Order: sequence, then C-alpha cells, then structure tokens
Amino acid sequence: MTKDTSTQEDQTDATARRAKGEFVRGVSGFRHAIGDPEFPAEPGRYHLFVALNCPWCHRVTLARSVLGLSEAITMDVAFPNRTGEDDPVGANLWEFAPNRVATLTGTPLPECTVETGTGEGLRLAKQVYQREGSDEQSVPILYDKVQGRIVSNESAEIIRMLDGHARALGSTMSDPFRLVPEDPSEQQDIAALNDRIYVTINNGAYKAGFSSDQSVYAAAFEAYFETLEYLEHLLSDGRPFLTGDEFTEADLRLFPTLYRHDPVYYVRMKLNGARILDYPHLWRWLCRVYALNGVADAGSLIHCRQGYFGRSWNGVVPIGPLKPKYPEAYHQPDLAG
Ligand SMILES: N[C@@H](CCC(=O)N[C@@H](CS)C(=O)NCC(=O)O)C(=O)O
Repeated sequence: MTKDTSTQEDQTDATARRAKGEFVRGVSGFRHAIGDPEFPAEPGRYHLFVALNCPWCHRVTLARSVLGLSEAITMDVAFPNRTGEDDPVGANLWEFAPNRVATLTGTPLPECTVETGTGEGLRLAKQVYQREGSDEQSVPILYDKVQGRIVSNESAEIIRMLDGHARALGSTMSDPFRLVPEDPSEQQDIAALNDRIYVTINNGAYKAGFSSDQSVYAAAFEAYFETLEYLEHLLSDGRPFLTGDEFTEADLRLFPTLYRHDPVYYVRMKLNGARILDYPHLWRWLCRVYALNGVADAGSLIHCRQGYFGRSWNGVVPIGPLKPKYPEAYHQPDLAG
C-alpha cells in the first residue's frame, strides 16, 4: 500500500511539533486489504465500525452507500461524544451506547447502535483493537467477521477496496460505477486533487482548529481558503464535478469537510474566513453531490454538531446557523446567488 501525503501526515519531528502546539495526526496501523489472500472479497463478510461525526468515517459511509454496499457490508455507529474522564477504561474512547442522550436534542440518537460486528457486544472501539493486542483506538475500522480480525483502519485505503471490489462484495447496483476510473490521466488528476485536499482541507481543518499555536493556525487558515479559491475557480468552467462530468473519489473525499464547514467548522475550527455559501460554484457543487443517490443518508449534521461541540468548551452545542438552516440549505443550489 502506498504511504503518500494524500493519505497521511508527514510524521517528521511529530513529537517536537506537537510540543510546539501543532496538531499532528497519527498513522493508521492496520493496512491489510480486501483482495489479499486472507481477505477475499465476499458479500456479507465485512463490517464497519464508525462514528458519523468523524470525517474519515464519512468517506467510508459515503463509499458504502453510493456503491450500493449498504446491505452487503454491516455497520455499527458509535455515540458522537467519546468517553469522559470518569470512564473506567479511559477518556476519549469511542463508545457503542445507543441509550446515551445527546445534549443537542435531549434524546438518544437513533443512528447509534450497540456493537454487533464481533458478536461479543463490546462497549468500546478500543476493545476491538485490544482483541488483537493493539493499543490503537480510532475509527473507521473495517472488520472481517469470518476471521474475527481487523482488515484496515485507514479510510483512504478502505474506500479504494470498496470501489475496487464492489461487485464481488455484493453491490446492489447492476453496474456499480467506479470512484477511480481506469483512465491514467484521470487517475493523475484525482491523485493531485486528493493530495492538495487532504493536506489543506481534510486534515488542514484540524490543523487550524486543534492547533494551539497562532502561527500554525494562521498558516493552516490561509492554505485552507487558498484551496477553496482554487476549487471555486476549477469549477467556474461549468464542470459538474472536480475532474469533469463524473463524480469521482476526489469529490467523495472533499465532501465531508465542506458539508461540515458552514454548520460546524466555521465556528469550531475557527475557519471563519468565509462560508461555502459565499462561493457560488462550490456551493452548487456541494448541493449537487448532496443530491446524489445515497449521499444524504450517509452522514448526519446532528452527530457532527453534537460530536464537535458536545465535547469542547462547556459542552453546550450552538443552535445556529439559522439563516439558512443546515442541511436543508443543501437542497437550495441557487441560495448562493
Ligand atoms: N487516517 C485515519 C484517521 C482516522 C482518525 O483519526 N479518526 C479519528 C476520529 S475523527 C479518531 O478516531 N481518533 C481517535 C484517536 O486516534 O485516538 C483514517 O483516515 O481513517
């Protein structure tokens, strides 16, 4: 598997950079693949552990949904807020707790599930890793129910597996389209977009929002809005999607961040330079992708807002934005004027 900057962050001097207040994302340790001899592509064999507020999980739930794999690949959903300091196992752990009440709604969240993948009814995603002697704890996790083993915990590679094996995995689509087309020049365009979008947008948002050093934040803020300007210009020739007429992996990887920008990141990640609504071509692209089959159901802004705000500051979740409201606004491409 390639280890490129479009998949993970450069780990050079990570400890020193973190000490200086830079948010540096760790590297996923489970890097097997469906298609390996021990992990054949078969319908009903694989399972996903996700949280719907996590943008990396959102890549995977999108691929599962738009490739017609929602029946063939089962899925458990963790509560959007991780465990607190009082948890007996530890803080900041993803928990399968469908009865936990969300402060935003005052009710449990219907999408949340118990853990069903291992058959052991585990409480924490961390315990899925501990079964294999690992101290990792992140989601998403792609799990093999036949062997009772983790295949991968790297979203960039999981979406490629689902795309590459959709038919053999039991897609309900008669002719599943490809997120990464065969054409080498299109693959190059997608790779270049993936790289810039991962570094400055997908992970850039965290670099801005989670860093405690003003200069690191400022550099991430600038790079983020520079790329939005670049994408706005790219779409200004009237192309419906980033590489042209077809929805590809590049669009799928950009969507989770822009979907979160106006209702969450604008405030939570201090990315208040502009709203996506202020970029007419990007806004129409966002609404166009949101209208595609399987996209709206693959995410939840309730989980995003509860997850990003319910753990930070004093746990009180902002009610806005109200003009317009989200995700309703994603049904109004002309709102951007
Ligand atoms: N490179 C991984 C990143 C996954 C990731 O960082 N997930 C976050 C949630 S948004 C997580 O679980 N972090 C917890 C941790 O690492 O402790 C991927 O893209 O799948």
